[in-house]
Amino acid sequence: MPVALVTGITGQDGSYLAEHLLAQGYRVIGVSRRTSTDVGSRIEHIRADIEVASADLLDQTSLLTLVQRYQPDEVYNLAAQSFVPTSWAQPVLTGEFTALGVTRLLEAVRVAAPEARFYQASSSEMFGKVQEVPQTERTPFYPRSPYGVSKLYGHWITVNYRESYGMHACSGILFNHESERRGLEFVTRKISYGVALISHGARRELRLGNLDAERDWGHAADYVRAMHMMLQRDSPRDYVISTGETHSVREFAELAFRCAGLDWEEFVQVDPTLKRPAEVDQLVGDPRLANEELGWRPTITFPQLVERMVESDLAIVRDEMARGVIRREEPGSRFPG
Ligand code: NAP
Ligand code: G4F
Repeated sequence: MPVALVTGITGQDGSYLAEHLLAQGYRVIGVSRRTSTDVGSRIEHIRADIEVASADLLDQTSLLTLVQRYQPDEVYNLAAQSFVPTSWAQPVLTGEFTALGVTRLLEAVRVAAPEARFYQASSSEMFGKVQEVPQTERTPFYPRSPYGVSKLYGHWITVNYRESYGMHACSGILFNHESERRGLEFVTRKISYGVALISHGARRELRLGNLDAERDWGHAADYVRAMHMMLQRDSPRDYVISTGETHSVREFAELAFRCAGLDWEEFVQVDPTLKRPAEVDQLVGDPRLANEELGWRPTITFPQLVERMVESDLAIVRDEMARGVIRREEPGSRFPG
């Protein structure tokens, strides 16, 4: 039974990747840092099928001990401070987790399991102020946030460990991917959950920032398949993973409200305080290399993604209201983003 070590197991991608690897017959070791409250809701349904080990990207010894103990065949580094606005509020911490954390894990693998295959979760945020459209594996990078800069460090250190030590290490340059399990602070989930609250009469408006930003949005379940495919190649290589389509935040909102039978213009308010110090205006990836060499293709379309997220949140909010977790017109907001 091959052994896969997955950091960031409690996150959106960690939960989908664990499901996928279990279905492929892997022993899955999920890595989680110590927290005072339970962060395991996304993996509750597979908790009996995986093992969860404790380690922190900030702590070198914990990572080395982990790799020594489990001797993984494949290591997926999904852990990161992944929310762009937080990277301006906490730039040094973001660099520690998202940039240097990659070196710590690579060092642990180099020393304790050098034959293991290593996947780094790189990001389309590295393209930032884009230098060409669409973005490919050869497009120059121009990150626009401390998060983007940190991811670029993680990307290049992975390339360097591959070239310096001959490790089977590669990066997936993944464009935005969302799901019913997306964090509430990211714009797609903020919208789908907001639509559900409004539809159930629990809120009257949804405050958003830049409606003109455009993203290449896919579904996380499709994207974790690409991570696994990349590690099955004999020679490691980096790939762009995207749908090849781009849509604005406005389009996402319009469609999401329509799914609930509502007109978005009656409820969406633009809040200038939610705009970013530097914006990534438009992202659209060219997934041809992954199509050709990995045989990877997304299966869930943009309208299907939006519909799935809204349907899921309508059910969640209905349940939360039935349990009295949220009430109609309750003051305050659950949206930090
Ligand atoms: P996510 O939901 O925010 O999950 C992040 C995970 O990292 C969580 O499990 C979190 O654990 C863990 N983590 C954070 N700091 C840690 C630390 N110091 N030590 C150990 N674990 C730590 O992110 P996601 O959407 O699943 O994304 C997965 C990865 O892909 C991230 O690296 C992200 O930057 C990258 N990425 C995402 C996208 C996207 O559109 N989703 C696109 C490109 C790249 P806690 O539960 O304890 O907080
Ligand atoms: O959903 P977002 O916060 O995602 P963003 O910044 O694109 O980053 C995500 O995708 C990256 C891949 O490209 C990942 F690496 C990263 O970890 C994360 O998963 O924002 C998307 C767009 C931005 O342009 C933002 O300005 O939506 C715009 N937006 C407009 N109003 C908003 C809001 N974003 C948030 N979070 N909240 C708003 O109210």
